[in-house]
Amino acid sequence: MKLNRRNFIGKTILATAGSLIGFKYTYAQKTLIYKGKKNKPVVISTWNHGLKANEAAWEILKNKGRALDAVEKGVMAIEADPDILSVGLGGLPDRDGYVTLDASIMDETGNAGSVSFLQHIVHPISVARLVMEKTPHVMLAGEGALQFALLNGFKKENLLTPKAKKAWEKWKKEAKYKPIINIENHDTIGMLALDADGNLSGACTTSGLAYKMHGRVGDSPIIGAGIYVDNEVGAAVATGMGELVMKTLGSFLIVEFMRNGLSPQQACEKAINRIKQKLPNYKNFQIGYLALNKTGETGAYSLHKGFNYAKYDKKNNRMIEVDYLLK
Ligand code: SD4
Repeated sequence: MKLNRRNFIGKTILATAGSLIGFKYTYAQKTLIYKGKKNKPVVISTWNHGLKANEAAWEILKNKGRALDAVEKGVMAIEADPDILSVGLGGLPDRDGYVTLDASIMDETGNAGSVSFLQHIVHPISVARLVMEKTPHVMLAGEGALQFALLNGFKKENLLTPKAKKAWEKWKKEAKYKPIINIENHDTIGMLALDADGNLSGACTTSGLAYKMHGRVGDSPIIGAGIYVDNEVGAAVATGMGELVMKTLGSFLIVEFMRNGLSPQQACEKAINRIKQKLPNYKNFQIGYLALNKTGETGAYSLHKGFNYAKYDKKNNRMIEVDYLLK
């Protein structure tokens, strides 16, 4: 196995926890060595709309396609759906009525791309992928991201559907222009996949918090916060109140916990507990974390009840209810 071929320096210590969950961690060489059977391919994604996203991703994964293509195609199915009020076309606008989108993508080589505060483009995830593959940068924002998308053949469209506009107008009357920040205000699509070749990738795309301040950018396009992929170890993605994720760099933290021998489940729980330790107002918000490791093992945990995710592997495509901290 590729991971075993690194030069061994110093003595190797096996982490008991790691060996229990299917891999050994060698402190001396800081390299994970996986043993046992892998559950691959596998794809997981956040919330109920994850089922539909997984279907699109599985079309690629079942034919031995690349995880990167699978996660892009998977989340595109949700971006294009006008009935999903939290991502892409039909996303709820900011408090001034503008639909502004954040998206990010990471591949198995550690390459990353993202867009933030992007308007008028149905598939921000594909713009993020182009940023990753065609520019020397990681993130493009606002007008610059839009210009880049238009130059690359994307079409300028009105993303504010009548349904979303109506919801915004109702909100304006009731909320008097104050952004509502609560545990309900979420539904980003975050997706992680391990392909038949054993490679990991991830994607995340959102219209962000509904009725946010104009110009607000969340965690989803921030590499390490909303998403992180390390092909040696695993991947993680976040949903919920982005500010809490950004302040604790949640996805990177989860991958680092996995690097140190924790299972995806343990790593998600520890990252949620980090929010509790560090951020006093955490009870007012929902956060959900999702993780996948190199063996195809998955885990998830949230602050509040109600988070779920869809998992598609050889068995089937199914919803999984997630355990949570605040009982
Ligand atoms: C944000 N994390 O913009 C996103 C919102 C979200 O599920 O995840 N919704 O803060």
